[in-house]
Amino acid sequence: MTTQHPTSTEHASTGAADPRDVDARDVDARDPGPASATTSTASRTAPPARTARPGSAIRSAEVLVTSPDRNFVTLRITTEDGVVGLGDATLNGRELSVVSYLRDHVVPLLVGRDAHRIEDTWQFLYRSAYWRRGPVTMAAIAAVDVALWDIKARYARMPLYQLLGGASRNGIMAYGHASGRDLPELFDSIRRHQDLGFRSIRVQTSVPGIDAVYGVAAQPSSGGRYDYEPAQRAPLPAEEDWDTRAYLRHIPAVFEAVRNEFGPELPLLHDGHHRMTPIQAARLGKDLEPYDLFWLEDCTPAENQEALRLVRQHTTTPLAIGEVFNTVWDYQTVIREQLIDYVRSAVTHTGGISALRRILDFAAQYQIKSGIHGPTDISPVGMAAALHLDLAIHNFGIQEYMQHGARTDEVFRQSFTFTDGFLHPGEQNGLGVVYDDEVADRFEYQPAYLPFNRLKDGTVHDW
Ligand code: GCO
Ligand code: MG
Repeated sequence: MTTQHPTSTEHASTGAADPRDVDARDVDARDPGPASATTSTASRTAPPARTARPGSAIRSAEVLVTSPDRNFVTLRITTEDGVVGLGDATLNGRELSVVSYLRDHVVPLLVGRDAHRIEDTWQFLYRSAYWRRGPVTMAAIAAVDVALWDIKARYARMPLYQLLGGASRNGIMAYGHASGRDLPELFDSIRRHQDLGFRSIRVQTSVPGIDAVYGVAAQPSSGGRYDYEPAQRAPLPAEEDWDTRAYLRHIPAVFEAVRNEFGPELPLLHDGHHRMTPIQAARLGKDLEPYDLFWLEDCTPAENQEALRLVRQHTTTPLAIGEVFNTVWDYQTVIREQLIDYVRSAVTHTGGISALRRILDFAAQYQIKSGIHGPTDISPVGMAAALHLDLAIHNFGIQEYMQHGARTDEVFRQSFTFTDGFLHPGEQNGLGVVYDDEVADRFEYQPAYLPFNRLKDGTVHDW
């Protein structure tokens, strides 16, 4: 498998014309100059934050919405020096709520602030709102945080991972998403992912008796995406059906067949997508033990942290949880009591690099590793942020990697590489992502929803 994205050199040569792509080349960021308070914050009632240099004051913050293959929300912050940073604010199926949070409530607070003060800005946005946590707030804060890290790394003229402590490894092991309606389709999908270079594979299948099951992608013959794309562009959410008993009967046999076909070494993952009760999850974990899973993800609805105690008592199958979490508080019990093995949060939904790093440092004290969320609804900006963090932290576990579509890659010009199953964020300054306005403007926002589930009797169930 060779590199699928432009190398740093190619990227640099295509990005130079747009003034918004200017990095710190023209700015002597090594000499902060005299401390100055003469930014537009001067007229505020509270004393203005000291600015390291007037040029690093935030000149503008723009909220950009585009829908190349799906909807993405991006925050672009520009300093007086013309240094640009990007942050991902995409919240699948609820995108415009974060747009409003940013545009109506956060952007007016950013203009004039010193872009270098990342921690201060994070604490200010988190605490000054009074209303705390939640996916909308934390996605908005994440976008600001990541954009400011991007800016700081561009000033420093370094790839972001260098500012986070430098590389702790050479590459980032990624897992891909194989799925099939039956075993032949599933085996074919696993082989295709192996051909793409993946060395770790998530396995999802249809279940007899259930019409539409989470995680089963369109097959290549249908012309649809080969990776699973959960949100559907439609005015209303699609209804799917669910039967936990049928699922529990079926899945162990699927993993037995996969192990028989592909041998004992291939790391295999599975996502339960919050659908089981604790005792059902405990049973599935136990039934899957012979097939040595890398992890069983989101076996129960994640907001009940205590549920994992029961699951843990019954099984040694490793557990991953947290893609719908948004702060360290959601992890308090599961980390402190060592009820999980992998933290699944996305940088995008957990308050950014600053906040996710704090969670992962907390997790490290308990031998819990990272498994950062990386579905297609995390934009290439959010993915780049994840990759820089993955490379730098010590307790890295694995990175989810669902490849974006070609149009998305045109909007977001990226410098990461995927080679022989390993990702690398590249060596561009900052995050290494450039947003192409011209391409983005071709794709207007389209309403899209995640599906929802009903049981056979019509009861709404966790999706
Ligand atoms: C995963 C996730 C996704 C989510 C999606 C919702 O493990 O990648 O479960 O597939 O369903 O991110 O927006
Ligand atoms: Mg998941």
